Amino acid sequence: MESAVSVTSLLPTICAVGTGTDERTSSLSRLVLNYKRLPYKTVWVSIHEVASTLRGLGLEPLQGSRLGYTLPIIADPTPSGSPVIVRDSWAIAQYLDKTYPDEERLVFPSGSHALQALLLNHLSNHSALRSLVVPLIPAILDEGASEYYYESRSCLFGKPLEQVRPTGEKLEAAWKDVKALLDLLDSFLEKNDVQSGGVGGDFVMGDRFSFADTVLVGFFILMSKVKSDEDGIPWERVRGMNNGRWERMWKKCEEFMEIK
Ligand SMILES: N[C@@H](CCC(=O)N[C@@H](CS)C(=O)NCC(=O)O)C(=O)O
Repeated sequence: MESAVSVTSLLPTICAVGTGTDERTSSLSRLVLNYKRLPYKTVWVSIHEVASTLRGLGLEPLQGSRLGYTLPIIADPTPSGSPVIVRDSWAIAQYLDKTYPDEERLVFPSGSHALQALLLNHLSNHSALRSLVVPLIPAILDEGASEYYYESRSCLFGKPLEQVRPTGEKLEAAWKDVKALLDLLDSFLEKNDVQSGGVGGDFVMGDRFSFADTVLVGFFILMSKVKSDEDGIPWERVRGMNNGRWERMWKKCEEFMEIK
């Protein structure tokens, strides 16, 4: 896996920097860049080298972020030389909307910022979801990355990662929590149906792709990559929930998943 990032090598396209296989958040920016049909290339950085790589680019820790240095970032070349570096997937999406304002391809259509923030918040802080997925991630990372991920996430959870993922009855209770989260979301998204007075369509905003879809699909992509000995691949369980709504959403977003 690549770990060196040289800003000059990023020109003349936008560069999105993503972490290796733990690429949930990098998927968010990739989906946005592809949807907007912007030229870019990805530079891969192993998760244990994120902080040192970003420090090497002269960046300070990100205010308000528990980890301080995170990916994705983008480096957008400018005619004057130094690229504009943008960090955090929400900020990246907003920057791309502002800088490349193709009305047809805004990921924050007018007036939708607050509602999209609500959805992001709703999903990001869900403890059952995290406890089901995060402990499975070290197994899909390279050795150095895996060790770093295990240590840093055990520290964030305040206990060894193998104690974070529930088993037996507690496992089913955690899945019940996740199902309740998705059921609630499904009941909101049903309002998009034509028979409920909506515009129809399988995106969060109905017939229009937005940043909110990247938040959900980013989770699904990560869920599809990990596997538990006890209950298999999490995405396999989720894809069948809510009459296949999440699988339909994935399929609609598939054309924006290409890794460049
Ligand atoms: N809110 C951030 C979160 C990004 C994030 O947590 N990225 C993780 C990878 S999924 C990361 O870069 N971690 C670096 C580390 O663990 O040191 C975003 O969406 O950009």
